[in-house]
Amino acid sequence: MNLKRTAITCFGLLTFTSFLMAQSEFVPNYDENEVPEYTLPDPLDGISEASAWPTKRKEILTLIEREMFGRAPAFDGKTIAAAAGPEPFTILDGKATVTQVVLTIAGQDVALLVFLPSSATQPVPAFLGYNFHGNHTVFADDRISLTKSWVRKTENHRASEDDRGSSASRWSVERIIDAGYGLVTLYYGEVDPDFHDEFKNGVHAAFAPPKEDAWGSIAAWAWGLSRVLDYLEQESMGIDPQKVGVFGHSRLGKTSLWAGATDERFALVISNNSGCGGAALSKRAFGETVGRITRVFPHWFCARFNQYRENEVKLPFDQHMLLALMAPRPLYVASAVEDRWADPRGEFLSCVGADPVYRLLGTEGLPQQEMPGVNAPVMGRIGYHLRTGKHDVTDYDWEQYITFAKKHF
Ligand code: GTR
Repeated sequence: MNLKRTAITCFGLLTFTSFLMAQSEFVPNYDENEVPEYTLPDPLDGISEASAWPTKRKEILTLIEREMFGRAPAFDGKTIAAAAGPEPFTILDGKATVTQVVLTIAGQDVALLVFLPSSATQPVPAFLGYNFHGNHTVFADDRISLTKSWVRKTENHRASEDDRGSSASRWSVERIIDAGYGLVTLYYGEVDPDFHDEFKNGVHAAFAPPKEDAWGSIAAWAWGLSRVLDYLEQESMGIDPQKVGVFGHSRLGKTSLWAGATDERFALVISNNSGCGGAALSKRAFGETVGRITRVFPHWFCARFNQYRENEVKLPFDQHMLLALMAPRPLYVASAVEDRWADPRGEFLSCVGADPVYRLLGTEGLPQQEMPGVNAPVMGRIGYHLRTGKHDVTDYDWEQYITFAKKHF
């Protein structure tokens, strides 16, 4: 057999094996006794002066970018043009004003839905985060525009009137407004549709991706959040761009963490139940694993991340180092008891692992090293809670995020 044919056969076998593994049922480990022994790399790796952190930080950022999320292209700052959306209107008996504006980000029309306290006399701090199913699902009001993009849940993948307000329980709009904060949300599928198409659709289409470390969808979504912040810096829209907390749930929590890591303009970062590829330590292989996530969602990461499937021991970093990239900015990580798939303990231990960096930079970091009890939030410069219930965003979560944000801005 010649060399070329051998290579083709090996490639075929490998592809077939990973196809089989993707098909075979994945059995998650939920037993602490079965967690493999692991050693976490030291994010400070011998440095003991705060002044050495920026260089170390850059090293870690580049490593995680290359091995996991992929590199986003350089941006010249010229691809955004805004078109006015429908007329602003008020909700909640006039307490909040809702504005919609459409941005063009690398050729994609992306609609921002902005809620502001009507009584504000100066720019307010705000939360910025993607929604999963379209802006019209965040709050039930037929003046909110329906997305024209591909959506995940419906049969024909088109948004429908019936979905209005269907995710409202995940957005405590009134609580946020009453606290004096703004809320900016947008539909993640308008930046990059969430299915694998070899990086041809969404903002990916506007750029020629580099091969091995091409930016996956999480990197594209994070990049989109930075473009929104660019816009808020230009136009303000009643928001103080210096006080924008980036928020996300689940895959969008992985996204808010990567946005916070790649863009230090985000003043506060929140990860809600982000799990594997987000706040949870990969080396624990508890619940969802690198192997499972990269087989089911190959487009979320760059191809190099696949080499750590069933091989977390080889990872030269872990997610505590991703969290450390937020330092010294306030960072909040939230877990839920029934969300074992996302490994609540692994999410907490990640905060513990990031804590030395926060302390080196002169902040309080995480107030305790033992995992707190259920519904007993801890809030230092790093905040954490484990709430009762399942994988979701609840009013309880928002109550903590607002308390935490108030503590810091
Ligand atoms: C799951 C995935 C998780 C999480 C979740 C979500 O299927 O395994 O990593 O991201 O989706 O985003 O809802």
